[in-house]
Amino acid sequence: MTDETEEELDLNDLDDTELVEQMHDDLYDGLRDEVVEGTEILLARGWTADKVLNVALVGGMQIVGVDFRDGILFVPEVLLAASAMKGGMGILRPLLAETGAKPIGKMVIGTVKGDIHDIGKNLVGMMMEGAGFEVVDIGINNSVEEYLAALLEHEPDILGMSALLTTTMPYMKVVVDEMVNRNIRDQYIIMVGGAPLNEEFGTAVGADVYCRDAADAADQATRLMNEKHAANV
Ligand code: B1M
Repeated sequence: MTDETEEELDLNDLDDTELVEQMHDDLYDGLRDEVVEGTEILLARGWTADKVLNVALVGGMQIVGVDFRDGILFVPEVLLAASAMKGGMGILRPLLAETGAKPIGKMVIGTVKGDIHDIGKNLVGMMMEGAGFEVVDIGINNSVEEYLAALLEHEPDILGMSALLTTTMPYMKVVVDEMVNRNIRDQYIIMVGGAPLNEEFGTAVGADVYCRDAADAADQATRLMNEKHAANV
């Protein structure tokens, strides 16, 4: 495409399907402003925040993931794509988090040591806020000491751990084992998630629940908190 053609493209002129395709291209090319604009247009056309997130943003990032795996895209390009995705997520965040209700529970969430992937974790945080939880995000690359310090400081109901690498996901067990050693394991609901995990792994590391995506995390957390409240009555 020539520069001239690019200048002429007005995202408002595209129908929904074309716009989503264009947003996937823009995400792939790391064009943050365009992804933000596309997000705003879809919302103005009546799309729910959930639908924009899953179809336009997560769908685009899946394409990036395939080409990253296949050696077509490299870290700098994927970082730009991630930044574009975060631009769109910034618009959706307040919409996903909209809830006037008193928090139904509190969660500390962080990505495990050695792992700097945070898009999925951020999404989980947003959906949890949307489901009425207070969320304390302790960021990426968390050691067991950092998790434990956050638990002490914030006294949450739930500890959430995220990992995107097969090399970092075993660290979840290090954290759970240390909680067992300190006799504090049963004070918390432990939730784990991330693309390479599955239910069997969640059980093996001693978590209460494995969540396949952010919506599942919000559902499971709500269910577990309701059970906890019912048990305390
Ligand atoms: Co990374 N990377 N990366 N990367 N990267 C993956 C994960 C990879 C699968 C790519 C590939 O090869 N196809 C591969 C891992 C292979 C493996 O371990 N089996 C990989 C690799 C190898 C690497 C490096 C080692 C590359 C290198 O340097 N050679 C390196 C590692 C750096 C490190 O962490 N130490 C690296 C670096 C990076 C970037 C920095 C460039 C960038 C991260 C930017 C950022 O996060 N700020 C990046 C990205 C963007 C990806 C891909 C393309 C996209 C990840 C993502 O954001 N997905 C990814 C490929 C892929 O997953 N398709 C890849 C979108 C997000 C919405 O989904 O994170 O799965 P996801 O989260 C979901 C669920 O998993 C779940 O809910 C979320 C929302 O629905 N979930 C939870 C996640 N956490 C949860 C916690 C919960 C509950 C649910 O409860 C607590």
